[in-house]
Amino acid sequence: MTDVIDTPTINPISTSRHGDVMIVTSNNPPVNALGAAVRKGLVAAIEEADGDEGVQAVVIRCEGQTFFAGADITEFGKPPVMPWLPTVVDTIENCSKPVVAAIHGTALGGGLEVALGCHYRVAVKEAKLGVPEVKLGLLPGAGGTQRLPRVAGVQKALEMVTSGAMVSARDACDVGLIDRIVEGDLLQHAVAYAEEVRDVRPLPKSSERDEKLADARANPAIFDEFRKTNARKFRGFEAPEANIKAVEAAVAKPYAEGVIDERNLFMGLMSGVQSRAQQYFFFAERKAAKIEGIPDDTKPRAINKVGVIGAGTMGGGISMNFLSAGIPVTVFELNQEALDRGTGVMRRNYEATASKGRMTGEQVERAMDLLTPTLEFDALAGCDLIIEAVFEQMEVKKEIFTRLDKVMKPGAILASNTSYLNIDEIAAVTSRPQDVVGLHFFSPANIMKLLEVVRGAKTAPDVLVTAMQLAKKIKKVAVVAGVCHGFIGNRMLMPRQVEATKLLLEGATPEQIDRVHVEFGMPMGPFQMADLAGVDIGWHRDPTRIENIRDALAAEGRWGQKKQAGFYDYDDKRRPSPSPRVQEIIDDFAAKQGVTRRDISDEEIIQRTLYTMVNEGAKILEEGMAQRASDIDVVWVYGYGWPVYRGGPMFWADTEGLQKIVDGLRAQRDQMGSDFSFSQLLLDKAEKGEKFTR
Ligand code: T1G
Repeated sequence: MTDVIDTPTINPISTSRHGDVMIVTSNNPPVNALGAAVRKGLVAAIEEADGDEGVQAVVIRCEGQTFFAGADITEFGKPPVMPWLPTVVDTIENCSKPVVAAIHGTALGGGLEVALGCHYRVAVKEAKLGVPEVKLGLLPGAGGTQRLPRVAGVQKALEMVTSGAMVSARDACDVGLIDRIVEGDLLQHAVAYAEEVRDVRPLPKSSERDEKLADARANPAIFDEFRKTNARKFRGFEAPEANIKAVEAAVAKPYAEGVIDERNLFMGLMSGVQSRAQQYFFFAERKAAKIEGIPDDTKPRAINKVGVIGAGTMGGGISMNFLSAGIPVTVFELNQEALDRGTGVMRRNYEATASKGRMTGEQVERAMDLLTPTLEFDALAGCDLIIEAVFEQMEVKKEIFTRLDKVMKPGAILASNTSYLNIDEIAAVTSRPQDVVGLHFFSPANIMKLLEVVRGAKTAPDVLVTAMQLAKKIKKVAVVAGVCHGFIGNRMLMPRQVEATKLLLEGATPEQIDRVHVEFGMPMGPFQMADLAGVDIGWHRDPTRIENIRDALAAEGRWGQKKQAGFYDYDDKRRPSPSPRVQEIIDDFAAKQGVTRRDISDEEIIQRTLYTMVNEGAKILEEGMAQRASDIDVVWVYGYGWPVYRGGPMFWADTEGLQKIVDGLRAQRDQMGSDFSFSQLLLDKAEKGEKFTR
């Protein structure tokens, strides 16, 4: 066997000179992550600059799409390799010559911490800066929680470390996070800046600055005020609180002590389940974009014009996604009144966004100018992609796709926004099944990030590639689903709804079941969700036909929040309260069905609703209706608000332990009766001690 030759890692850090300025360049695609080789190279370069009298200043820059975008997340969980990032940042800060960071792209996490170790920071105006560690269940662990408040101020630091949101170069300059915004050749400007400051002494070290901590020192109450203001947003997450504590330490203690608190808080998070779940999810989201079994060189079709059939809630929301991305939309309706209503709703939605400062009036007009309302079906003919968003009835869909087949130009993609129906059956009425795909948006379609791309048996590879690429362009997270009733998300919702409704008859209340789900971390429980979406969704509209609790509620006009009555009663501020009438209806049904009511434990609710979802997810996997378990997790986090700090249903099942899930389902077997059957994949994995997600 030939000796395994340890291929030397190419040093991604190189140095060059411009006069007496040393230029340190990182070339570590795709995002200049601060992996071991980069860290080693940076320390070596700074030590070289320190010891070389011919060097009077240093510029640190990156090749490629961005300045350092953070620590190398793929290194997490592996044995640490020296030098670790805090050492690198301290080495830069303690350099005897001024070091200037030249920032483009996204200086994120450890990347911003490296920039904070530099004495000066210049950036192009398109650059963005942030500390997204909190999204990984972490905190900036290389001095960021101590330096950022000293440079940008405590309030800004709190907002950045707990939201993980990026700030623009302009915003960063306004708070003092960068020293100069430059136009044109970044390197040239950075070198010029270095030459300007080459003789400045003492060097401005972020860790030694104090002036911006004074207000918080005088008024430490700002931390608890910040906690209170954001309590709802941070509910269930560990990392935001740890970040706040680290910034509190920066205010209360000298840097050398505060940075020890930061390290301890960082290690506490890193060893916890939540950061493992959120790091898993970071890669899960990116993996979802990859379609198995399609040649990498498959080219997408050009989509320059989109047609939407239906200007209702879904059609309008769908249209807005494309308009906001600068893609013209022709929206078709059957009559002028529906068309005017639909376009009016779109405009009002944009204006509401603008009133919150998230859009300018000019952007609203630009988006609306791209919209062409029409009553002429044939006006859709020139579109490259059509999305049908009409009534959820197969006959209606078939009629539309039959017409589209006659009208649309060759190569146009014909998509249905159906939530449940069979894409293959719809495709079969056309002469071009290869051009048919499901694009299942989630309501409200202009807000929810999830898009299920439903792959028909005959859907062409380039149609799928086009859908995935378009999803990214309209800022959606796309997941490929197979053709089955409810695809991935709604299919898993069904056993949850079935068991939750049965639990009502058996003795649980809507508020108990919803409380268990909200305490678990869901934004709302099954019955709160039903009231929000509408109890009458999918109702047969015959008030004399009462076969279940929902029929009974719908028959009495208890259609949910929109009627101030559903599973709950609502006041005029839509605040819910338990409804005695609903309890009467439940009790009547239980009596009619001879169900003996009993106390239901919270644990049983978890087993009957969440464990059954996992079981359904396993069936989706074994039937090939999802490409991978992590895709199912992406669907539930982005489509239904599953708490990302639990990774998603399948990751969570692994942390619960699949044997525990199987045992829990077995314990409920009798209660669940014929509504339930085990996934063989779940049983096999539990038996073998395997996991779904790693
Ligand atoms: N480490 C390793 N790989 C990374 C990475 C990272 N930090 N960031 C991105 N990648 C990979 C990603 O997996 C994908 O790989 C490819 O790069 C393109 O990414 C101590 C502890 C920078 C805004 O959280 O936000 O610093 O799929 O598809 O849409 O305090 O990537 O091609 O094989 O997302 O152009 C903090 C995470 C780390 C930044 C670019 N930093 N990255 O977006 O491309 S923790 C982050 C992003 C830390 C220190 C702490 C985005 C991006 P592949 P992409 P993009």
